[in-house]
Amino acid sequence: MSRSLLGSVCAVALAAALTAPAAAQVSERHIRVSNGVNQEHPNGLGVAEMASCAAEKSGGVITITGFWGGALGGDLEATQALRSGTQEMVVTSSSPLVGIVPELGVFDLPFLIGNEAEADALLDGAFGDAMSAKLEAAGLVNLAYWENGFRNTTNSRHPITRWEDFEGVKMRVMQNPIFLDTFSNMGANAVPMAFGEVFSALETGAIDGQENPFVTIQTSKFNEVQDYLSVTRHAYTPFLVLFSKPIWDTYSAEEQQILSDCAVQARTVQRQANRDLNAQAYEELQATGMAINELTPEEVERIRERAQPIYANHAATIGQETIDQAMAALEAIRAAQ
Ligand code: TK8
Repeated sequence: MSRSLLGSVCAVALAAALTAPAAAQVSERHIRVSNGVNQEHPNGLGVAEMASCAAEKSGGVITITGFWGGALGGDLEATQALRSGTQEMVVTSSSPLVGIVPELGVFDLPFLIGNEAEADALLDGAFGDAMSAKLEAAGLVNLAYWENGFRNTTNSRHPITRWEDFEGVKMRVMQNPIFLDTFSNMGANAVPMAFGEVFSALETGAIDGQENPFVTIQTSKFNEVQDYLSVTRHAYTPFLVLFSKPIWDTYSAEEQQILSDCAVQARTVQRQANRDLNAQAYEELQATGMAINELTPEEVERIRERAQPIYANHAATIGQETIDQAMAALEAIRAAQ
C-alpha cells in the first residue's frame, strides 16, 4: 500500500473511530411522545427539534414521534403508562401530577411566578432540579422544563373584571386541588376535568369557562365556543418533558445523554416559539371576535389578595419546605434581575 493511500485509510479509520464509539453504544430506539395539545401548539416545534437533534446525534437510529390531541391518552394516563414502562415519553403539565408528586403543587400556587425570566431561572436552576429528583423517585425522568405559560380565563357568560365576576361561573380546572380551591375561593363553580374533554364540555355548555395560555386557547380552538377572554395571568404552569424511568434504565449512558441534551436544545426553541406565538395568538383571538379584557393593576392586586389563603391551605400537602425553597429562590432571582 502506498504511503498516501495508507494515510487516507488511516484518516478514514480515524474519522470512523471518532463517530463510532457513539454508534456502538447507540441502538435503534423508537420513542413515542404523548401530547395533550395539538401539533400547531409550540410543543409541535419542540418535539420536532428534539427529534431532529436525536436523529442527528444517533446517526438516525433514535426516532422520536409525537402524538397529538391526547391520541395516546390524557396527561395523567400517559404519565402512568410511563411509570409502568409501557410508553416512553409525555409532555405534560405538572398540575395533573400532584397526586404522584405532591410537591409539584408549588407551581399551581396563584401568582407565584411574575414573568418568564423568573420562570426560566427557577425551573432551570437548583429548585427545578430538586423537583426533577422527586419525579425520578416516582419513576419519571424529567428531561427538561418547557413552557406552558401564564394562564388566562375564558368563559361564555361575561368578562371577568374583578374576582366577584367568577361567582357562579362553571369553570373547568385541571385535576388539581390547588386550582380547584383557587377558583372555588373566587366563587366559581369549579369542575376538575382532563384537558381532552374541555372542548366538548364548553361546546355543550356543560361548563362555562376554562383557563389556559393564549396559545392553547387558540390551537385548541376554544375561541369557537367561548366569547370572553380575561387576561388574569393567575398562574404560570410549566410543561414537564418526561421519560419512563423503567425504559430509561434499559438505555445506554450515550443514549440517555443524547435524549437529555436534545430535550434541553429543544427547550430553547419551544420557549421562544411559545413566547412569539402567544403574542400572535392574542391578536388572532381578538381578530376572530373574542372580547378580550385586561384587568386594572388594582383588580389584579385584589385577586392576588383574595387568593392568598390558598398558600396556607395547601402548605401541608405541597410541603412548607418546598414552598419556602421556591419563594427563597424567587427572591434571589428577583434581587439579581
Ligand atoms: C395539555 C394540558 C394543557 C393544560 C391543561 O395536555 O390541562 O389545561 O394547560 O396544556 O397539559
